[in-house]
Amino acid sequence: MTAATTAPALPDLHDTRPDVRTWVAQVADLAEPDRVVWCDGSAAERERLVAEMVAAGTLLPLDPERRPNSFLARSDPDDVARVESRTFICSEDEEDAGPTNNWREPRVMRAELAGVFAGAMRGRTMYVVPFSMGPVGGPLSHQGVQVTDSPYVVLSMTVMTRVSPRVLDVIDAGADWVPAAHSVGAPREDGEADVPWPCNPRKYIAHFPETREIWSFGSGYGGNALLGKKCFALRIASAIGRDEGWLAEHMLLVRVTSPEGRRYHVAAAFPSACGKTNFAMLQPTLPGWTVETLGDDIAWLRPGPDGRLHAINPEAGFFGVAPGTGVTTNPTAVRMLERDVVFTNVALTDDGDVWWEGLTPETPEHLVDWTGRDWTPGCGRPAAHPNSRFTVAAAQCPSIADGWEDPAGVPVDAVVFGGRRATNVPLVAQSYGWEHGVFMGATVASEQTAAAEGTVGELRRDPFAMLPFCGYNMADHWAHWLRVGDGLAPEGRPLVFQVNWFRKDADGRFLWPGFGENSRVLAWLVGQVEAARSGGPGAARPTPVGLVPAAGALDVDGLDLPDADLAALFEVDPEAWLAEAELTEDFFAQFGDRLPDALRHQLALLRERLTR
Ligand code: GTP
Ligand code: SPV
Ligand code: MN
Repeated sequence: MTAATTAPALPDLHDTRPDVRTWVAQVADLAEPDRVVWCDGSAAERERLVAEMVAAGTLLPLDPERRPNSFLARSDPDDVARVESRTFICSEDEEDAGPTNNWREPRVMRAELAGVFAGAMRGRTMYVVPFSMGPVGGPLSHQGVQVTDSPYVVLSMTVMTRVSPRVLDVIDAGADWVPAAHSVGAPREDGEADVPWPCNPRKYIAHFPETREIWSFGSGYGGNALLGKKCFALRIASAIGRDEGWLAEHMLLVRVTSPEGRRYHVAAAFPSACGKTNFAMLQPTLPGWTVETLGDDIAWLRPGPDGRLHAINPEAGFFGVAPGTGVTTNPTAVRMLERDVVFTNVALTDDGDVWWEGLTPETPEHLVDWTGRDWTPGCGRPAAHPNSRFTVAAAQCPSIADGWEDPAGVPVDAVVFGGRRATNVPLVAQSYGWEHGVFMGATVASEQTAAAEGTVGELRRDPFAMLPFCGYNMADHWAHWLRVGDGLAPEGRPLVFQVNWFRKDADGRFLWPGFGENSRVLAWLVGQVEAARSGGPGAARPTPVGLVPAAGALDVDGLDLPDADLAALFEVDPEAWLAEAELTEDFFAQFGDRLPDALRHQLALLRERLTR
């Protein structure tokens, strides 16, 4: 017999999914929490967690008159955003993760994770959180069980997902589920005082698409830790969707109603902090139009028997960017945030309320900033962290759509791709067809924001706004989109558009007013959907990069928009676009023979249109 002690190991999920209780017991054996608590998502549970976190200094109660039942959390300054460099896709074959993901061999990652998870929850409570993405038991819904040693994460999960013991019933009845283990990675040895935001400088956000597992270590923030969101609803779900014939996308979802009372559903993919929440809660400035909110971050789209794509928002809450959310830019969100909100990393006012850059036109004379330090205007630091966020129930959104929890979802009429582009990309362009639409999505580039580590403002490719969120090879994701499109009824296929609210003039000024005025773009887009239904070309003129509104077709009445600016918003400079085509060719090259021929062909067609 060898003398070696048994090294700790992660539960082996290669053959069968264990019973939830068995898996929970296995993780507890490994992480050694002091106790295990099963969560039910109830109001009483929320109250207990809140009281505990207030006592621990993790949550600061806000003034109950000004901001009833709302709290401020300040994270560790080193734990403020998603950590893409520590996000891993652990597929058996490296090619299945593709060149845009960090790949690790599953066996190696499992051993490494077993090492860091061993004893990681000592001195803490391990909470078991059964959750559903989508209405519990719905035909498009999926189940997960997150274990976590962070009460902040539990509270956030109860807002962002449907946490309920009924999820365990669905699993017990035979439904599949995704095990999601999370630890902040800060065990407490005997009697050691705790900190308000425990975390670990060493971080792992690891995904196993084949065994459909998530293991996250070291961070308590956002997408790193609320595992139902990016880890499950995008990275794991995209892999499930690839296998089952549906799509998990980084998209907002809205219902648009025209003055004639016709309803349309639009799904739009913009990279992180590029305006999904604003678009999802848009207040049209065009008379007679309404926009209702279905989702602000993630949409699951599935072909239905009618040959159309049907979409649900799998989440139950919003984890939205605070800075820039203000009375002029997003009045709906400001009303949504009046009560029952957890704010993270925003500033505190002297009267016990919250503030962030862009909330109000006037800046308070004194604040406590997101790090807990005194702050005055002109001190040279932002008061709120650029990636500070609010966590709030979707039901609380004043513009939430009727029937937003319909488990069957809504039929999608248009798909929109967007990004932050100071140059080149027109305000709006319609694709020449599905394949060209997939090309538009595949070639999105955007200036980077504070939602993840990295250099803010740097232009990077962010295909389908899924660069950090696709759980498999990005080129296979494009092939999957082409395949899904082929399976739809030709007249049931959504039209595909590209938009850009962020084009600037030579002085760096935004050319387009944006926000509520984006309803003007929506109105044209919906007109194109209507025209396509009756077999017409609509009010559009061709350009090399797509169809743009014909002269006079974009309603700019009452906007103080000089003709020169309008022209600049739609300018297509062949030289600049040919240079962009070069970059696209290089970008595509890294995918080798996984790149679908249709996209290579679309690039050739684009070049041909540019040189005609
Ligand atoms: P994630 O939650 O990170 O996925 O991002 P999101 O896409 O939901 O981000 P959000 O809507 O919170 O984006 C906020 C940023 O976009 C702020 O800086 C806004 O000022 C800016 N923004 C949103 N809409 C517009 C617009 O129409 N025009 C301009 N210029 N900026 C906009
Ligand atoms: C994003 O970064 O796209 C977000 C925020 O929606 S997080 O949940 O932290 O990923
Ligand atoms: Mn997002």
